[in-house]
Amino acid sequence: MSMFCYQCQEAAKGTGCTGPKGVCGIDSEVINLQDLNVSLLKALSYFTVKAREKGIEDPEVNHFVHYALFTTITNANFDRNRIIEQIKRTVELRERMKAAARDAGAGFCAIAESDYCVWFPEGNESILSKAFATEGRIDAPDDNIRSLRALALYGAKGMAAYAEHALNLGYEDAGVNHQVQKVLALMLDDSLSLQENIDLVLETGKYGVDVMALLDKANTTAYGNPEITRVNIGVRSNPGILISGHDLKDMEELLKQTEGTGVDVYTHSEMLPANYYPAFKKYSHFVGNYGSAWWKQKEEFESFNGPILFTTNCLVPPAADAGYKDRVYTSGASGFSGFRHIADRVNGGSKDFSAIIEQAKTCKPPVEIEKGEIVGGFAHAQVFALADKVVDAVKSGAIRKFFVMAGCDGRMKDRNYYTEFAEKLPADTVILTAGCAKYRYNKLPLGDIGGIPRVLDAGQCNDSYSLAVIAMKLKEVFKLNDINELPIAYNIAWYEQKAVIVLLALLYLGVKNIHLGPTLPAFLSPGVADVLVKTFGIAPIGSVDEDLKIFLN
Ligand code: FSO
Ligand code: SF4
Repeated sequence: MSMFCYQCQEAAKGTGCTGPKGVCGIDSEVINLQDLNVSLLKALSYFTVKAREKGIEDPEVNHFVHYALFTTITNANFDRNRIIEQIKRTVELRERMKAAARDAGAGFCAIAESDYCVWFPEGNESILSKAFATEGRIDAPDDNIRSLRALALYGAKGMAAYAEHALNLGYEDAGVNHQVQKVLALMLDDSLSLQENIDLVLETGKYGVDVMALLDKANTTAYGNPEITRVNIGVRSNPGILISGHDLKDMEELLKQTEGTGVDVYTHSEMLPANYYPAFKKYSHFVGNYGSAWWKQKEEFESFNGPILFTTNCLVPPAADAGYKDRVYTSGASGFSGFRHIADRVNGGSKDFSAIIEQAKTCKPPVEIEKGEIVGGFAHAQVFALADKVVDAVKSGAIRKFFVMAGCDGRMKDRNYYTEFAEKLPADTVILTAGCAKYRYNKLPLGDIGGIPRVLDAGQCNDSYSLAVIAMKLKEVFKLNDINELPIAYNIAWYEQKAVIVLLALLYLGVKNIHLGPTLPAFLSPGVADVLVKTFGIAPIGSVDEDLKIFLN
């Protein structure tokens, strides 16, 4: 059962997964269904852009495109039936926008007659056979344009994910909505030159900054600015619920609904930064963080003993004999056949987590796997509050250099590089981090510099925005012309498509010489990799010792 996917860092053999399952565990049927939906979303976007040119805006379509694209991100959704339902909805909305654009007098080109603009499903069997005719390869006139389309598409997927979280809190940005659809629609346009495709990728980075700023505003307006926090990593004796992923609205509702029930709440992986928000700290049954990054979930979910809620990726398919299988729930864009899915909010109401809470009451408390604390909460407002201290430490030479080590963690052994790199960094350097990459070094005894911890965690991967804001502020304080004159080096770990939009956002902000690892994306053609190297100084990681020499000189 063939497939082709190269959208994440784990792409098989560094080139792409060809099935019957991807390295992430997704099977060819589900990934091909997702790719079919992406193809149809391009068609929907083509007509939506045409309608927009005639002044028509359809909020339902704008929101659906984000949700559906988010569903196709690595490790988000493995539920074939949910994707099939989305495919049917994409076709309905495509027809709605086609009619709206036509009725408004929009002119269509030959693209409007292409396959995915006119294809109709006739039952689930026809959807499956169409899906297997799709097979994920991005259509393009040549390898470089395919590579640029992949960069733009994966960046758009990351943008859509962040836009969806902001939307859950009532925030959206028309520019971001339009750019996601523009990227999708232009993937159908073979008349775009190589340079126009490069420009589209770089322009997408601007909207990457905007969407992260939007989500930052949504999160901090709703829950306050993250503040320095010592997060407990031990356990208590009540049964607990473990919440993973990135969605803070789900976090809020779960905390409210568990209050007074005798059930505790713990975060896992990318939900750790929820501990830093003032609005969540007031809940006495919010205990802290359990375990580490997403890829350790198989062992950590077993010992947790209670139910687990995935609000987004990264979900790892459980082994057939996993003891925790009947304790896992998904919400939002995440899904897995066999796990129970919490229904979306209706008309501004809340999600209903009562089934999870009732199950938790019947479970044993978590087994303690570690003790102690992790320190975090260094998003932009908290760092600005410490600005004088930080600036003085740089001026006096107490801090020689900052290392932005944001991004993702993953299961590949090569990622030990990041632990070793953190351990070998000289004592007068500070790591700025965000995203699940932090788990490679956030429990190491790296100490502090005059009270400033040597690992400053801003939060989730989208909080990489905070790191960019901090860099901009330092540039201003030190009266520099260029962000690259700051004593900041970028050694970033990527895994999935959210990291792609973070990378494009950093490039848009003018950051140069980013080292990217543990491997460069499989979807970079030699020609596109060359442009990134020559224009932005992007480089792959090498050995820890060699890289330290490069960074410190
Ligand atoms: Fe990690 Fe997974 Fe946040 Fe990603 S948990 S890898 S880039 O989904 O989103 O950092
Ligand atoms: Fe392979 Fe990554 Fe695609 Fe999964 S998401 S099939 S691991 S390239």
